[in-house]
Amino acid sequence: MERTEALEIVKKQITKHRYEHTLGVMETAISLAQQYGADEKKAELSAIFHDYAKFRPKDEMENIIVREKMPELLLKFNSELWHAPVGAFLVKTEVGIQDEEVLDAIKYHTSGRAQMTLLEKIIYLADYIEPGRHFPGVEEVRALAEKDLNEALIKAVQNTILFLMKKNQPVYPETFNTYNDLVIK
Ligand code: DGI
Ligand code: FE
Ligand code: FE
Ligand code: FE
Repeated sequence: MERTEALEIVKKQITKHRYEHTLGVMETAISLAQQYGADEKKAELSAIFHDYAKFRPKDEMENIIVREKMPELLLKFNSELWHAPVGAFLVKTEVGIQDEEVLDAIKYHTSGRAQMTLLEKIIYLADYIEPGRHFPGVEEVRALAEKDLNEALIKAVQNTILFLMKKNQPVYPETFNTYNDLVIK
């Protein structure tokens, strides 16, 4: 699917602010793909659709998680986690994207997972460092991303975990798996 068609589709699903974020993720993902030797078209498509389900009603997402036999553990954690796996499902069923690498990059863009593919790492990181992001620590991760994809990713996951823990929020196990897998290797 071409960029213009994909952008038109996603634009109808999300707010103006989220669309601007999506464009930032797209540009960042393409540039990371060039830098680290990933497929640029797959990076572009994954980035465009990564937040496709961000504004779906919670009950719709919950129904999909149960019906499609996704991990029900998700339902015990922040609903912010749901749009990633539900998004991958809807991008497949509603938009017709079949590429499993692209679908997995969408599915794991919020939690990550152990043994992430290059494309998954790029989308996770692009989501974190796109130019519209302005939170403490983002500059450090941007600088790391210039030199070492894994080091940048470790810092991004670490920041996310610390941020959640400081607010006494639960941390989804897959997020810890992502961190441990990257640090142990
Ligand atoms: O959709 P975005 O805002 O662009 O970013 P995202 O999909 O990476 O993250 C969405 C939210 O999910 C973010 O506010 C933090 C939250 N989050 C990420 N990992 C975890 C988490 N929340 C919980 N409870 N546990 C996690 O492991
Ligand atoms: Fe997201
Ligand atoms: Fe993210
Ligand atoms: Fe995002």
